[in-house]
Amino acid sequence: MNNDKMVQLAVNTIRTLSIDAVQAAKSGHPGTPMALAPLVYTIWNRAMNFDPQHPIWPNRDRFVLSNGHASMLLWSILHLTKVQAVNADYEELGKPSVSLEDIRRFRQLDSKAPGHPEYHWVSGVETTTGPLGQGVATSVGMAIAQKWLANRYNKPGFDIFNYNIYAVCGDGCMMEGIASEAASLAGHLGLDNLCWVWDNNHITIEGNTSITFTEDVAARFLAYGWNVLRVGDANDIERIDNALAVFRRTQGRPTFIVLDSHIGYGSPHKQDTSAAHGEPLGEEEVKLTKRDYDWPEDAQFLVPDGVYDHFAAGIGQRGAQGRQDWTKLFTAYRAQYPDLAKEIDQIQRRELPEGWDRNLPSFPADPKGVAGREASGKTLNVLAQNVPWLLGGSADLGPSNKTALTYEGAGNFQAGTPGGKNLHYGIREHAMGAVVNGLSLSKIRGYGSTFFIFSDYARPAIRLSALMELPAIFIFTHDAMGDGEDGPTHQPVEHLASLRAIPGLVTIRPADANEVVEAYRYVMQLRHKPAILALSRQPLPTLDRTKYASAAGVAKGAYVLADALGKNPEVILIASGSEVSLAVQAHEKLVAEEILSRVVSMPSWDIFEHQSKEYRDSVLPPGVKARLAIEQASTFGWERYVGDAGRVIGMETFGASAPLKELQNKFGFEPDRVVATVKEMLGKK
Ligand SMILES: Cc1ncc(C[n+]2csc(CCOP(=O)(O)OP(=O)(O)O)c2C)c(N)n1
Ligand SMILES: [Mg+2]
Repeated sequence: MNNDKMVQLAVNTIRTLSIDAVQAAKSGHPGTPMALAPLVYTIWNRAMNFDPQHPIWPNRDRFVLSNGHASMLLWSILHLTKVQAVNADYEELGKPSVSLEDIRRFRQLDSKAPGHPEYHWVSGVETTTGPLGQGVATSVGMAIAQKWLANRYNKPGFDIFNYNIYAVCGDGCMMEGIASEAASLAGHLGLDNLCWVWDNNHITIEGNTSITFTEDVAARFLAYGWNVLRVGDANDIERIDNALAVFRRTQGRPTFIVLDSHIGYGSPHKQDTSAAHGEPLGEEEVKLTKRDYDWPEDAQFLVPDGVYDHFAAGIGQRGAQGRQDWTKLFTAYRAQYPDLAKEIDQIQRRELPEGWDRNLPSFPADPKGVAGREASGKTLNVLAQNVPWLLGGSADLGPSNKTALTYEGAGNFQAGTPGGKNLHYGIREHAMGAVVNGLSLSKIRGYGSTFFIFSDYARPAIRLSALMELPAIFIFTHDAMGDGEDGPTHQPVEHLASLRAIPGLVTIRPADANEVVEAYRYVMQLRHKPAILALSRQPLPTLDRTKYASAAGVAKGAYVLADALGKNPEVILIASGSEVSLAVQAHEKLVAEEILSRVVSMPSWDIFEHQSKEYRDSVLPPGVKARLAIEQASTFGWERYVGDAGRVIGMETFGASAPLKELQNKFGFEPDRVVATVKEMLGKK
């Protein structure tokens, strides 16, 4: 068979596997895989430097399918190129990542061909996609990571990191705001290692894009500072190949390729219609389409002879060679730069370097205290010096969030200074969330920061970081009503409850400066969970830890901070963040009146829930029913700790614009109110 025929056969194999899988599942998206099979074929078999035998090779090119609904493209290509499975401990399992059986069981329980690409579930998936726009935005983080890694670790004659990032996206991704934010940032940073291909098929679910989306997308990307190319025929592999080659030669700008395509290509009745988007073609149409492809009409899940070999001779051979050369290079590099090589090893395994927690600050007791954000800034500046690959920044609120790394040599990450550790996301919180994920997927310890209220703007990405089990770090300051005068638009209410509800996300709201340090100590050791720090704007008293329990209790999520005279408590005050010192003040008053109170500092529900029942019962003894939670946030969810007989002093409404003291009075965050509530509960006076 001549090569052109073989290429066509390989492309049609991707198409028909996709068609058959969607048909068998009775759900899914056949049309886009049919249209983009030549693109994915070309990227993988001709362009990508990727070794299917070692899908976590650090210098591999990355492929992101941002239009995640077209997941069958990915399952087909991972299968046909025989990408191998790797587990969470980075061990190669000696079996394919996606088997033909998985594809037959597309979208079924436990299949390695789920509805959308899922990182951590299927090897070879570089990021979870499905929420449109997230994939391309995440790819910007990957591109930043590559630049940073190359700057730190490449040496003359040692191009250890020179990989590229390819992302494929649809009209949906182009319409989503997050993609625009990310594209703007990528253009500003001149990320020439990044290539997006836009599937310009003029179709979304409700029909032709003429009803919603008529702007000049190419002009937009030109304005962002991207190099814009166009391939007018999605079936023209040579021209796609050419455009990808232009991308690799382009310096100083990311590349945007407009690819004109026909959704449902080859289907006589569904091509170019939204009917090809989200439902199976139907048995009759499948046959007609296969006839169009010159394919045996009744064959299903057919991989014709020679197709696996064709991919093995393409990406298989190129990838193996690339990796072999790299491994040799890295061996020589290790001999010459053992310390840097060791860092690369540690990064890949998400390990911390020796001495990562040396010189962490410790704060003396101080009734005036330190703001959470202040303590955070001090801690972060120490950690960033101890952990070279800890980097990040803020969405234009650095001076408020105190996230700036101010030590000598920290530097700013810009196009001309890719070694800088201070990222400036600009006022782009949506993209920031995804960029942090992209850094984390590249094994860099990334963080992002803004006011807690605007965590909403990053929430979809935060959710994905939890779903992907990434140790991303989000530093949110102004965690409650501390910025009083700014008013209710700036005062979080439901945010703690809503973030606590995300499975696997560690949310921590520290009570004082030493709890902030302990929170960081805990967060830094996470390898497979994202964390959120909710920090105060205003100074919080630094508790006297000779009098009260050690802040190391943060690592248990909640701990007994103060008890009454070593006796069993009759009432438990549970608080987080700024309300802990309020609880302590109330506690002192109660004890003076011989009421046996206990204060539990509870910076993290999530961490506490992971402690033994024994421990949890020791902190919150089941027999003590008089419990009062105090938190400047929605009361939603506190029932779980205070029980039917308990009470919550929290927020039932939005806040208001006024000085903090007045707000504390208006909303009842004062010691006397706490004392009165306790007495009421205990039926005293
Ligand atoms: C954030 C988000 N909103 C909505 C959806 C639901 N959705 C899935 S695909 C799709 C249409 C996408 O159109 P396009 O990107 O052009 O894909 P095509 O049909 O051309 O493959 C929509 C609205 C989604 N997955 N993510
Ligand atoms: Mg479309």
